[in-house]
Amino acid sequence: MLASDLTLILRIMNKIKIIVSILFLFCSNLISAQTDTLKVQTSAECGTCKKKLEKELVFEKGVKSVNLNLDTKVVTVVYSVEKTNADKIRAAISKIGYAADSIPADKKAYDRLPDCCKKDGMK
Ligand SMILES: [Cu+2]
Repeated sequence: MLASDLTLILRIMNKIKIIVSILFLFCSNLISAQTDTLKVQTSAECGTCKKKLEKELVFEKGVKSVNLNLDTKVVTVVYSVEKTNADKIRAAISKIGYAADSIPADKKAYDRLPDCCKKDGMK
């Protein structure tokens, strides 16, 4: 009698363990998947700028996707809120050689850009 009660309790506990670990996995996935979208006005000029900016910014920590609209020169960045933030992304854009909102382009990076891309990055 006692032994079968014990087995029953152990079985229930095992089920609880499984449910708790599934819940834990589910929640931690939700947290790590938290993203935000940032739009930054840049000084990009041409298709070379678009390629360069998109290619380099996507390797920045926490950046999930990058898309530059050449008509508006606005870059749309999807990023993990846990790993980075808007200021870090603007700083990264500056280091690639382009102005990002109120932040001017990094001088050294700007000087290395192809001539066609040097227009108003240092404003
Ligand atoms: Cu360019």
